[in-house]
Amino acid sequence: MTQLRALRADITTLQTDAIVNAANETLLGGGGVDGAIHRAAGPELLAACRKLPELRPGVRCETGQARITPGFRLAARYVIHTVGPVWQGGGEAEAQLLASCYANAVTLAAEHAVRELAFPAISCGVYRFPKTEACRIAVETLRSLAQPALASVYLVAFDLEMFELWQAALEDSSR
Ligand code: AR6
Repeated sequence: MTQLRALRADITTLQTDAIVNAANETLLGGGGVDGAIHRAAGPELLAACRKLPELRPGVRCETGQARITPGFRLAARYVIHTVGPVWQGGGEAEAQLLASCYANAVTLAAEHAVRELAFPAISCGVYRFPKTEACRIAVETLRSLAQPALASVYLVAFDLEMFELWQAALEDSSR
């Protein structure tokens, strides 16, 4: 069974097989964790993202979907890019789309024999998803997926508030 753990860290420093990027649908970088991952991985990452096919002009990954690239200068072998929903009040299927991000990232990880995977708090920054609810959806989705080859999933927080929210969601789900 996959072990789920909260971790306070800069996700770009982790030595897991893969790290997840909270990207946007262009996959061409941005601010927040996306910017940090591109800076740490080097310009090869942007070049690899550019090579991913466009689904429509400017869109390489729909909200809720995921794509994989090498990690280049990162310690992680892969970056799994997923696009979280922008919070619009809850009536635009944001919860289902966020759950899809976690599920599709895990599916891609399993296809690439990833044993250790690290997620940032997708959509919890500039996309403004309510954080407590986002953590609950992430933990519930990850616990419901049976991927025996995936040994560990780290729920990564940059700041203390997010770390405590991840821990609370883990505690709630094991009650
Ligand atoms: N390590 C771990 N977590 C981090 C790091 C880091 N180095 N840096 C930030 N976080 P955000 P979103 C946390 O805004 O809401 C980008 O511009 C951060 O504290 O990065 O999904 C993309 O290109 C927060 O808890 O992602 C998109 O346009 C969490 O990561 C847009 O932002 C997510 O915050 C995506 O917005």
